[in-house]
Amino acid sequence: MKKTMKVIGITFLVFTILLSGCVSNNKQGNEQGNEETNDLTNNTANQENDIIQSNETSDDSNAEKKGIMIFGGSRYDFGSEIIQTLDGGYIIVGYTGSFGNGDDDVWLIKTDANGREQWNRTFGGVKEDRGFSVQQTSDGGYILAGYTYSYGAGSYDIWVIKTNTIGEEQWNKTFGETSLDKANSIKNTNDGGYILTGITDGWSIDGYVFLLKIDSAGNSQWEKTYGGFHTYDYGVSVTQTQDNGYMIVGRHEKAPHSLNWYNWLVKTDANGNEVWNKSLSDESLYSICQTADGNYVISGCGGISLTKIAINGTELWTKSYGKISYECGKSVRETSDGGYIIIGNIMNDNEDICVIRTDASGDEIWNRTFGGPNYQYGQSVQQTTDGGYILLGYERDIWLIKIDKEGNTEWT
Ligand SMILES: [Ca+2]
Ligand SMILES: [Ca+2]
Ligand SMILES: [Ca+2]
Repeated sequence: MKKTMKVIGITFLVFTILLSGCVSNNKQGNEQGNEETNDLTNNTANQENDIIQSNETSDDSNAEKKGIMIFGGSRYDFGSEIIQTLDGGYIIVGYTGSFGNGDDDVWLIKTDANGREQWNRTFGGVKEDRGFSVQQTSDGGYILAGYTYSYGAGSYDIWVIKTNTIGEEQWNKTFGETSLDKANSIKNTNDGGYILTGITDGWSIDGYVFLLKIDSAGNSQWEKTYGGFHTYDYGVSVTQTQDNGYMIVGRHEKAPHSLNWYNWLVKTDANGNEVWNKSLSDESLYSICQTADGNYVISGCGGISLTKIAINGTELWTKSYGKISYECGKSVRETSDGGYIIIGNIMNDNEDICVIRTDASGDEIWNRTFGGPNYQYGQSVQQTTDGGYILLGYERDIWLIKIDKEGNTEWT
């Protein structure tokens, strides 16, 4: 039934892939984290699903969609983050409204190097459960983070799931209390554990950025919160720094979803103690990574922005590659030559996926857009071992695109 509905959905949509340009300028950011631990005892629904990849359908109207692998069912399905795996394939985390146990479920999809699904699993209960961040672990398995409304202490809780190499759950943990707690980002740490950021103790008028350190078994080692008193603050992205500390990109809002807000950087030591914090720009920042020179780049909105920050928080430069404030760079990564690759969305006739390759100074080398009718958004990007890039985006379904080092699509 789901399969049938999906095929209908695919044939109904006529896409054109545009290979044209975004203008230039940039920034980035992402991540998650949180608080206390409540062990779940096998309340995780772990299902395998039969999903459809649209380039396996034979519909003439899809001819121009060649090169894009599509995953999804009849409802909204969203891809949050992608990474290349040790076997040369890819792992995607996101959430699905089409499959699973009800409302959204966390969705984990493993593909081979050609983007062909090897397996997928859903995690969740009857309520809303979403995945935002994934890392491959040293044992070849995966660690996922997001939130669950199905389990935990009440309202949303931070949710961390550890799987083996084929996506079977080994353990999961919820962190939070009766208020709103959500993880946006998880990263491996040098000690074999994990670091998360997001929001904790969120109520109608306030919330705190959190940094949660867990060990390799998911036990909380420490947790710290920042901001939050009569403000609505949350962490978007975290990265471990070369000094074994952490850098968080977050938001500081006078009230939830208010227009009175700013981006907020928090640098901590290895134990989460704040070293400095700084407010930055008035356009949303999404993704941060530390660069080989010890500084940071952050991607964000404001016409797809890229900002380079010194290790002490000083802004070194900002570039913008788009034209409109709500064109956003959702993810940035450093490339092997010291440049950057950014993915986000750009306005043509409507929203399209946009990827921008820059040099080390943030000057654009090339850009590509992928889209057509309807709205497409770019979400996550990574340089691959062959020097090309893997792109993750979404429309109503998850889009997976492989491009070479010049930005040409590779899959047929
Ligand atoms: Ca669910
Ligand atoms: Ca909660
Ligand atoms: Ca769908």
